[in-house]
This record gives sequence, C-alpha cells and structure tokens, in this order.
Amino acid sequence: MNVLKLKAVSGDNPNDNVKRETVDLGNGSDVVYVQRLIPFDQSWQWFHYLDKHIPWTRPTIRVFGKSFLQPRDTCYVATPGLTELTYSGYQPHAYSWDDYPPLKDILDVVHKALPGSSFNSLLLNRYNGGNDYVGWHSDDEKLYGPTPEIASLTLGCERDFVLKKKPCKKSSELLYGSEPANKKLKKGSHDADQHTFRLKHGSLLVMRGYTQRDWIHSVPKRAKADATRINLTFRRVF
Ligand SMILES: O=C(O)CCC(=O)C(=O)O
Repeated sequence: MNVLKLKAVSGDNPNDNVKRETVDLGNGSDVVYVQRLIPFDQSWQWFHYLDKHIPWTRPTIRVFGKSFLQPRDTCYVATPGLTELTYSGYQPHAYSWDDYPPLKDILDVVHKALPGSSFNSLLLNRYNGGNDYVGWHSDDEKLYGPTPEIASLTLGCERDFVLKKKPCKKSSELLYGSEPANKKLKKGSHDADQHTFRLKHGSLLVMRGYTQRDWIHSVPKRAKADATRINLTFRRVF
C-alpha cells in the first residue's frame, strides 16, 4: 500500500511546536497531517466520553435511488441558526455544543492548531470495527463554500484514509459512487492520483483549498481494524 511519506513543513504554525506535515495535491489543494495533536491519555479520555454520551444513530440514507443503512454511526452538532445539513437524503438533527461540553474543549484545541479557523459545525462518525466504512465522496455541499477547510480528528483504532483524484468534475460521482471503498493499492505502487494516510489515535488531518472540488475520499473496510474508531470532522457552514 502506498502510505505517504510526508514532507515536514516548518514555520507553518509558529504558535505551537506540534509537528505538522503538508502534502501538496496540486491545483490549489492540499492536506495537512498532524500525527500527534492530542496526547495519548487525553485522546482516550475523550474517546470514552464520546463513545458513551453521544446519541449515536445509524440512519437510512439514499444513494443513486437505493436506500441502505449508513455503514457507521453518526451524530451532528452545530451552532444554532446555520443552514441545515442534508446529505444522501438524510437531514441529521443538530445537537448543541453545550449538550456535550468536552466537544468545546476539543474544538478549542483544533482552533489553536489551525490559526484563522472558526468551525461552527461537527459531524461525528463511529466505526465499530473494520466492516464499518465511509465510501468514496467529497464534502462539496454548497453550505461549506468553494474551498472549505475540513479538519478531521481520529480517536481510537487506526484506519486508512484514502484520497483519490476525480477523473473529471461532472462524472466523478457516477464513476466512483458505487465502487466499494475497500481496495488497496498494490504494495510499493506509487500513484500521484491516490494518497493513503494512516490516521493515528489523537491525529488531525486537514483538507484545504480545492480538495473537495477535485478529490474524493474514503475510509475503506479493513478486516484487521477490529476496534472502534471515533472521527470528528469540523467544518464551517457559511
Ligand atoms: O472518518 C473519516 O476520517 C472521514 C469521515 C468523512 O469522510 C466524512 O464524514 O465525510
């Protein structure tokens, strides 16, 4: 599998000494990966709190006219008054940040790590083992604007996060939408149009610029991922 060797970028964030690495995807898209944003023990504390207290649901969604159970648990949190989120025919209830106070502490850490960011919504995902996944998609809903910054925090089991370049703007979802997100790249292969990040406990991955317009991403099924992973994706709704 092509797990990326990342280039460390110095001076990107002089306000802290957390090591961050940036992958330039070209044409105004890039990804920042911070492998150890949150200390190990603190990450487990937040993991256990969220696992227990978040009102997880597994909704029925519609993709290409077919209904199926979303292959992971989810919950949505947003600041009141924002445009409501709808994806795959599903409109999640927006819980408040005040309902789950540790989320505000986590948001604070993420904001400090990303100067200039101001996220007002959060989609949480819980993968109960390697059969849970998210298929190929991009977070290109209009409510996020043309160049959203999307910050994705991992707690718990390590999983692969795969980015693949869209073949062309309009046909990408047709080409990729029904493809199961469980393929691995051949060992040792190098493909500039596909990148895999192994997301560690306490890590933060940030997609920026035109990544949602030009790339799709997935967290594929992995037989060996036998424990739970909680993912928090912070976004700004305009
Ligand atoms: O779990 C992840 O790392 C990705 C989640 C994701 O792609 C999404 O919520 O849109």
